[in-house]
Amino acid sequence: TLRACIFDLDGVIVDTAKFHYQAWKTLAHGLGFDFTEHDNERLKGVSRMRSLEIILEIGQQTLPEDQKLALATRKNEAYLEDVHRMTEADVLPGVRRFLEECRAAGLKTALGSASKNARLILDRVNLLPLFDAIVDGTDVANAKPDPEVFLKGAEALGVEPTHCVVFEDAVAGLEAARNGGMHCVGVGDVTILAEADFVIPGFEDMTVARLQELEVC
Ligand code: B16
Ligand code: MG
Repeated sequence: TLRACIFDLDGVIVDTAKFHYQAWKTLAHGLGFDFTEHDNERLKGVSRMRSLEIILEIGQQTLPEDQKLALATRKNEAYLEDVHRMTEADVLPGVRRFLEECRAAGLKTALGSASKNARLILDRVNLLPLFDAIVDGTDVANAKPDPEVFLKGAEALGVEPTHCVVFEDAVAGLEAARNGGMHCVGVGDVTILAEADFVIPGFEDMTVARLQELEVC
């Protein structure tokens, strides 16, 4: 039986990837190279510092640790300017309704995100009250595909992993769910997320009844 839904943030609840992309692109241009939307795919679900390392690899640059920290901080400040402009309208279609439906059906809800800004973002879009637990980049030591973020979410909810389903837009996130012994639903492109139990394009047509019909748990 299904008892809990655990959601990734970026790419599932909100599309903050476009803000990350703009901020990283500006940083890359400042260092004298370009960073494309195609390159940006590699940053999905990846931590801030690891993202910076990938970008420096693309630009074939090596920098000392203190400069890397300064760059990551500056990128985050630029990114947060966009986050502060977010409103309820930035929640992806169907997500708020689906979260409300989960809770009405007695399912627990948790967030499992690599972002250190997760609470701030949920507050901006007014979704904090719809989550029973939040586990984010400030709570975990190991990045997805390590299952830590989702296992901590399940633990905070008091639900066994086998009774949890994870919603993820990144392959590493689906692997994290699997590694934690959880079911997983891919949100996005079926050709990329083929290893999920099933894939939905978004939450517009998603219902708790459909989730139970599919008998993922
Ligand atoms: P921050 P998710 C991830 O969020 C993003 O997909 C990834 O692009 C970003 O680098 C990471 O959060 C860290 O974000 O700089 O805010 O700590 O998909 O795990 O919700
Ligand atoms: Mg994501």
